[in-house]
Amino acid sequence: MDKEEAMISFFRTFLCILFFLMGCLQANPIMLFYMYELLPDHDDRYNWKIEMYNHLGEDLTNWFITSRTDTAIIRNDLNWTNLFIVITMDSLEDSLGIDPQGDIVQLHNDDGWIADQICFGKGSHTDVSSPLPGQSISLITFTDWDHSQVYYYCLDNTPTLGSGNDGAKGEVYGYLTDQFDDPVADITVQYDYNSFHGSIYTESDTNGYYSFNLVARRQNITFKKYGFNERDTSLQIWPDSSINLSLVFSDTLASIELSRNKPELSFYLDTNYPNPFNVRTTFGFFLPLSDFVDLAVFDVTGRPIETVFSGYLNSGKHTFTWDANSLASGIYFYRLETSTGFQTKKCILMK
Ligand SMILES: [Ca+2]
Repeated sequence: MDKEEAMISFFRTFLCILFFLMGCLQANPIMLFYMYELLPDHDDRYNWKIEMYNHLGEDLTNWFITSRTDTAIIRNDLNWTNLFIVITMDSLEDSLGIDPQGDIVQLHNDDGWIADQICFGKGSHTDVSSPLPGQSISLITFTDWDHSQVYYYCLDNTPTLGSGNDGAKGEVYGYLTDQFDDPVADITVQYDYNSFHGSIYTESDTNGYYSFNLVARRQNITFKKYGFNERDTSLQIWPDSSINLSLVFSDTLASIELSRNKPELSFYLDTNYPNPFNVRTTFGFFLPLSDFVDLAVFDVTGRPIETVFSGYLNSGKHTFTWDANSLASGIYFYRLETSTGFQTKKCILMK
């Protein structure tokens, strides 16, 4: 065994172990990713094209392909030396129909073991919908954050039969609002789930707007925010297109419901200015509504010293200056009383 063969042997063993582990995780058949791209035909189910990615340099003579309806053996006179090999029904010894609305296409080795499969469309419970006429189902791969390789079948508007797949993405965007039609910011939008890693997420902005681009496959999307009902959806992302997914959320916490009601405006007593003061200071306050008010000064024992103002005032901001010329240095309290309550603050006279 020369060095190159040893490398290939090692690589195969490594892949077998890797895919076995991936297969265990996914509880799916172990895929070796030979079938790299499938272009079904919507008018003629026998006029499909499959791009084989022969990365293991295997001779696939006597392997066979099955669809839901047919089984066909691969002819023994094909050339398997290229990396990408496009096969059609002419490459098989028997007829093989592929339903463009949905099918399960499996590649079996000469022992009958499933080496690869592409499931799509109706009844296949997989990642990808039935392609539109002219669209292919193509495998793409990328390196995940933990350096593992992740494989997806996705839809592609521009099939690349005979060369590598570039993948296709689509956009999802929308506005997230609550039951009052107000935008909801900071909703976490999770997407791009798969078995091997977590998901990617974005958040709605202050206009409730979010958007992301992702691989054109069936995607689960989850919207979450504490206090709001969680929303889950699953949809097919179509290549080179935009999907408007705008949703209405309802508050689920009564406290959020309550805090939405504007708090009642109340009167407000400012801190006097200047403070400490000698001999004059100004009291300011705000009235939300016209009201009868009393503004009075007390000493530290609570004894009334002077009424600064007593009477009816319009709503708004008011100021009154107090002259303490006749009083001794010390701490005094000033109190504003309205029909809805009172507030008291402290001031310091320093002569
Ligand atoms: Ca391709």
